[in-house]
Amino acid sequence: MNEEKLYDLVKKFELELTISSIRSFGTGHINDTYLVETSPAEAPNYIIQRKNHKIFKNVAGMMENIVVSTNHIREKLLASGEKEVERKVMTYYPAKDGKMFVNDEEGNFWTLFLFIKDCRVVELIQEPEQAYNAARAFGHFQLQLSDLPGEKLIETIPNFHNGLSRLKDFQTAITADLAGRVKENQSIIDQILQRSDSMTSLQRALDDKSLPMRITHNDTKINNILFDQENNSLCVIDLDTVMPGSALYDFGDAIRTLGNTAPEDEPNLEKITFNKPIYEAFAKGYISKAKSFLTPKEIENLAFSCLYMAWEQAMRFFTDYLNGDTYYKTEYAGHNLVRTKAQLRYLEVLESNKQAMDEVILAS
Ligand code: ADP
Ligand code: GN1
Ligand code: MG
Repeated sequence: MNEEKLYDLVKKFELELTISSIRSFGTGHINDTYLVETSPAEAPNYIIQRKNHKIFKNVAGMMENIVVSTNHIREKLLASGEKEVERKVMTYYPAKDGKMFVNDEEGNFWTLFLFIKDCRVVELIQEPEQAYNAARAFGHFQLQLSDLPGEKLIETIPNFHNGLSRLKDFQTAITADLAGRVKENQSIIDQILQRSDSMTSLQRALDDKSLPMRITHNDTKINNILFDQENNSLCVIDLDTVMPGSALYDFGDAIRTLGNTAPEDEPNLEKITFNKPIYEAFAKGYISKAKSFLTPKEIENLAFSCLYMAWEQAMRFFTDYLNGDTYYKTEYAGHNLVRTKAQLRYLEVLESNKQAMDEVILAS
């Protein structure tokens, strides 16, 4: 992306700033993120981000969700006497025309928000303390939004973690076989399909309302939390998918990355093992924040939700592979296949630890 073009886009936002540089930043699979450095050195920096409008089909609605939820959290922080509010909740800026995004000539959508300085992102967790703090941050985030009426938010990506609808997309991809990859991958297809009955139980419980819908984050990868230098969690970021969802999806999705000793795209399956101390710390931290609102049925399903999210993600990566790699950014040919195999192995690892995982929840 041309730096001059990025300068022009930043200038369309309602902000007084002197740009010194703009450079590519971050490792997300969906959006394009650029750090905007300003002068003088002590002035705040910003992030300009191209939202992927092929995936987020209603960017205006998505930004409305972000504004409603960050305002709600900001009011709570202010009411509690928090002094560093802008380090604890994301601050998005409007464009000069009042909209929460700017369009470029190609019809892309760009948003601008405050870069929270002196913080760091963890890609692979090392310390149980980080997991405990991350869990408290995600639990606190859900708690802060628990009194926000669901009707105030749209479903940014409809059926985002709906196992039944994800399964349907997967079956459509198998039938269409757009990239001619079905035949050589039958065993992967079987591994996913043989679990479909048990894995869709959460969605059936949400549909019959025996599990509640809440306002949730829906993308609780560990790199969507900012930590300070002492491992304290500062702020939950990447709010594109904040919308009605299940608390279980947030718990399970976090363990998808946190509980795995290897990255989500680890090609060497032997390296994929379950990090029990991290899981224990996460469960303890999450329950300490969320016990005030979780129902007994949610608590009962916390460990299972981790299996579900690994299954769902394996199916999503593999659906994209069958469709010819059009959804996730990939770094090499076959990346989505490697990701799928790694998620399936992680699912097996979780399956063999399920009883121990349930016991941890009971003890937390
Ligand atoms: P993606 O949806 O592509 O994952 P994110 O919104 O998570 O994009 O941003 C990508 C990266 O940019 C993050 O992992 C983090 O390193 C950094 N980042 C995002 N928001 C902030 C912020 N408010 N302050 C500091 N760094 C941030
Ligand atoms: C995407 O944008 P990023 O990289 O945080 C995806 C998540 C997946 C994740 C897998 C909107 O997240 O749902 O779990 O990749 N986001 C969207 O790593 O689809
Ligand atoms: Mg992210």
